[in-house]
Amino acid sequence: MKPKILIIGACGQIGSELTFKLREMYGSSNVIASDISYSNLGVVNTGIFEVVDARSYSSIKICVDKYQIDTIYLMAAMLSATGEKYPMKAWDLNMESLFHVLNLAKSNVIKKVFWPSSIAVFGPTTPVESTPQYTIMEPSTVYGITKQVGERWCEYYFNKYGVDVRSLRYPGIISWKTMPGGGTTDYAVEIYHKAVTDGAYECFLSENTKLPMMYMNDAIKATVDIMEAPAEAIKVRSSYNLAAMSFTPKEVAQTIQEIYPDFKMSYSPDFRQAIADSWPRSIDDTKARADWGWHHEFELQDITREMLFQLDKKYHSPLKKSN
Ligand code: AKB
Repeated sequence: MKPKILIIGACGQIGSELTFKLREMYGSSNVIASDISYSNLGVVNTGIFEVVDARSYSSIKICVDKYQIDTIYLMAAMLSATGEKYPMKAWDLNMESLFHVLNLAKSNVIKKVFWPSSIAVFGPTTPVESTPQYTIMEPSTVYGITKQVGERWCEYYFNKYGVDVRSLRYPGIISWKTMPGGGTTDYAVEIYHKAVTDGAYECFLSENTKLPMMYMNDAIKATVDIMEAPAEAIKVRSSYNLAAMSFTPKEVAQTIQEIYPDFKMSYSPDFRQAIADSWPRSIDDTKARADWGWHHEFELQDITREMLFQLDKKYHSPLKKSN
């Protein structure tokens, strides 16, 4: 039987592409997209869409009842950089929404939950290279704290109440369809837009800041795969380390210059540098690979080629020019 899915935060960077993929897999009538506002018309106009406030239990519950939802993907969150500007708002949104969804599963209103965690669960005392699944975790951002606490609660709800909750520690995600919002890894998307529109980019991280990254197609595949895996295969009920590649701003710039030789890169690190410096440089995801067969497909060169191709079409298509 096909799941009946609610995606909360469907207008965001990952939520939007996940919505398209799940509609393709399970049919549009089985996938309800929702967000706090109609901020992504691509999502809103191509299937069922509801306004849902992730901070409100009743807002979520009304939608769950209306469509007989059995599976929730909770993609709404305040990310690392915005979270540092609004710590209490980040705490409220990230934690309240998780409790609402876990409690719906605890009381058997829904059966299955996906909740994204992040490399932000790690902190300055974590080993920086090949960061293991189980290690020291002392996050120094509000976002990281919410994700770490959230992981503990997910595992607790699984152990104590049998809630089928599954989670991944996403690295920075690169995509061309929807912009990311308020993260520290956002430079790795902005750089491609600026390369196409301006031929130059001033990066808010320093040139040798290495961070774990992944192409959107791989992130969506991982999300779908962990949710499709048999329950016995999911041995980690906090959240799985997930990796594809790691690179620095200088390395992305070099791959862009192979295609756009005149592309100019400059650096002006801001408050996000300290956040990036507190995160791992690379991740060991052996456990995800062993437990449910995770593997990535896209490397940096593939991503650069695809991003520049798609964004060039988006910004420079004849239709765009005539508008
Ligand atoms: C962020 O930069 O805050 C996010 C993340 C790594 O979770 N992209």
